[in-house]
Amino acid sequence: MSFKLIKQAFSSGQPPPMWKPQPLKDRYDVVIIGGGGHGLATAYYLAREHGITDVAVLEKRYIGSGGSGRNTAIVRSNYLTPEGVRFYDESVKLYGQMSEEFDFNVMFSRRGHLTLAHTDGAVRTMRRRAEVNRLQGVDSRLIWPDELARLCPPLDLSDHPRYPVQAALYHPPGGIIRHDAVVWGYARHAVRRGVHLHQLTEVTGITVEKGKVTGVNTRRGRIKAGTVLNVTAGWAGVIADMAGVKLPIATSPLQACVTEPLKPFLDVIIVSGSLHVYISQSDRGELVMGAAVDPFASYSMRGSFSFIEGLAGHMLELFPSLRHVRLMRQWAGLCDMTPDYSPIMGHTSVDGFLVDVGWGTYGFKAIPVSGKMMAQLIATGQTPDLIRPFRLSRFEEHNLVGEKGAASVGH
Ligand code: PYC
Repeated sequence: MSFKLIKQAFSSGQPPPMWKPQPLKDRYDVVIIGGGGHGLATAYYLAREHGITDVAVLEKRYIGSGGSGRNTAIVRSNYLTPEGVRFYDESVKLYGQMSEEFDFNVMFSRRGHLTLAHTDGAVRTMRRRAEVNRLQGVDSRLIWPDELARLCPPLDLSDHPRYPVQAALYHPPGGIIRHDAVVWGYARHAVRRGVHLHQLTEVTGITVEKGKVTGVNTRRGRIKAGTVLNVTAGWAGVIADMAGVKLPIATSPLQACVTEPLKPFLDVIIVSGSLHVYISQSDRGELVMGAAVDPFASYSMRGSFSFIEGLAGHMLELFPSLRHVRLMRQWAGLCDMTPDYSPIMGHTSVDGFLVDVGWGTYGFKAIPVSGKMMAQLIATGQTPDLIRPFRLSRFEEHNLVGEKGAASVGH
């Protein structure tokens, strides 16, 4: 590995491509709409675990150009419902094996995740989350300011901020990981196993005959398919509409930003749901920060000044020492919010048309487990237990999985 790197450093040419482009066929067993982490992971597990390789992943732009490359790379399983905790815990475990599985360093840094509680009500919620987590075997506990001060010395724990910190939910397995490495890892290994990856291939229609999906129309031509999976974010409702399936989704932007690089000083992730801010320090030293989703439905992926103003004010309440730090970049991603803040995974009323959508602000954390579960569902036709709670029909069965209380930031 190191020899390859040295050779490349001294060669004048470009690094070798991660994969070679393949021709677009007019039929595939499985067509996956959306070349983000979820779509690529599903393709990878279909090939690796089920030997299903006649698979095309169609991406309107370039892989990882949507939510997979716009999130803030946090991985955790400290959710509020037992269904959510079990599901995301499996994802954290799969993320833990990823570098070895891909022989490619995805730089998973398990640094611990701290959700601050500034009110009695928030302390009660954190206590409940800690109990639910532990009942599912997940390491989370309530801690008090003395331990918090040891874990995060720069945090202002004095009683002069407007909202003094009373306690925190401490989740040691939580961490951050290189999101682009995750996307490239799945893409490269899916392609190596025979999957076709088609970028710049926008889907414009879905054909359904006698209640069964038969293919998709794209800007590059029509493709027949036995199974079509909608695994888009932002456009999940638009794509589902093409098959005549209605999804209970509203789309809002979620903004984020990074500062100039600083010397390492923050080796935990700090989240405050009450102040609507979260922060971590990347391996490059940048502070990666975000706040609540924008309070309106929109497809805008531009940053706004009001976001920066609100975020900076709240951030300085927690970390007054950051007052001279400069912001470098800001951006937004699209979050498909469902009524219960849990995803929608599984069959739809159209035979062969499946969905893995509605991830709100939780999509990146779920990439490995959702890919693995959706691949199992496509290969066997049976819904795995881990994703049954997230079926589309739960909305008409009044069987919601309320996960709003586990959000890092306000919704
Ligand atoms: O749920 O951890 C989270 C999160 C962070 C940013 C957006 N969602």
